[in-house]
Amino acid sequence: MTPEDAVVDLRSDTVTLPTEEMLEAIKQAKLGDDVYGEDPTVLRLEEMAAQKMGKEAALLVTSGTQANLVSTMSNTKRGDSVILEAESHVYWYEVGGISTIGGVLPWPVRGNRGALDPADVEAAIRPKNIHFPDATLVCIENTHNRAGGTVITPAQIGVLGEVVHSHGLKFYMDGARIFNAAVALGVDVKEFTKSVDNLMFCLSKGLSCPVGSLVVGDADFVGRARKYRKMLGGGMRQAGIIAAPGIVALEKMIGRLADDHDNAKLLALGLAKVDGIEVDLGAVQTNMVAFSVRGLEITADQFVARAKEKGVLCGTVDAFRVRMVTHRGIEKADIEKTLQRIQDMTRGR
Ligand code: TLP
Repeated sequence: MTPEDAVVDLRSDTVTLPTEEMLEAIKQAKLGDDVYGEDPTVLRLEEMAAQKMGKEAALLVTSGTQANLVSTMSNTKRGDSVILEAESHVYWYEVGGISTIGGVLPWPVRGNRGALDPADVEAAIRPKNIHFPDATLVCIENTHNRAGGTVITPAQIGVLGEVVHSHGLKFYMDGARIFNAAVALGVDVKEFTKSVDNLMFCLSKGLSCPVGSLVVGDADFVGRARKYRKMLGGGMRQAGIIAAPGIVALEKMIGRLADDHDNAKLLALGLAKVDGIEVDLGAVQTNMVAFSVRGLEITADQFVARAKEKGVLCGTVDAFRVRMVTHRGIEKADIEKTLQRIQDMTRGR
């Protein structure tokens, strides 16, 4: 296959491969048994993560899904209810783990471009009553995946946080792509974390690491999360081989997310010009483009299958919406190639 024919993989930023520097860091990593708390590389990454987020402590876990599960379990007790955004990853894509394993009732509230309205959250917090589960946690997602990578601003988080805390609930953020949000607004990531009690972020998405997410919060919360991680089989031994590329990511891979955002904008503007495709350009704020293919009179599944035949990999959001995600390894030339292929596809060439 010549570079001209090469497949452009826009399914997710999770497909990124580690950099040479990450592979070298893995080779050089000082290791120990992390269940005994003796892996120096893991300890260093956890300390860096806590510091970067302005919190007391952090815990390396295997995935974003595991991070959300141990965090929910550490913030609640069985039988509680958890208020979360109706399109959130926790609600849609985590196999119902918070219910089946965590034993909590998800209480979905619909947001606007992923952002929960504090008044809607307040209305959803039901009073203590013999008929109701105790509402003890509110979860937000930032950037918001199914809304198309939208940013929930520090101001929005702050106002919601006041409502949540005034009712005595805990406030958690699925910050899988929180550095995308910080880079998009050009502010320190602590602006996004200061109003939440705890959060998680992923190393294995735009930051290009092969594995890993971090749960961050106060020391008690992280202590509970460590125990739940063990219960779920996530206690890792020489996990420094995972932590080492994570350190490289935090030191070197954040700034470049801006390139992914530029490429997503270019892609969105090009797609918006294709007859039959509709893009909400205002929602293109980071490294994702979600668009409707209804005007092409095909389903999202059909679009994805036809795009694959043309050498463009993408995914579906719902029956008529498709998602493309930019990431390291996708250059401007790949965006141009993608747009040409989608044009050809929709014109039946
Ligand atoms: N999202 C994946 C898929 O599961 C949809 C993707 O390709 O975007 N929170 C958010 C906001 C996420 O987008 C994801 C992954 C997770 C949590 C879970 O992370 P992993 O895949 O590491 O379990």
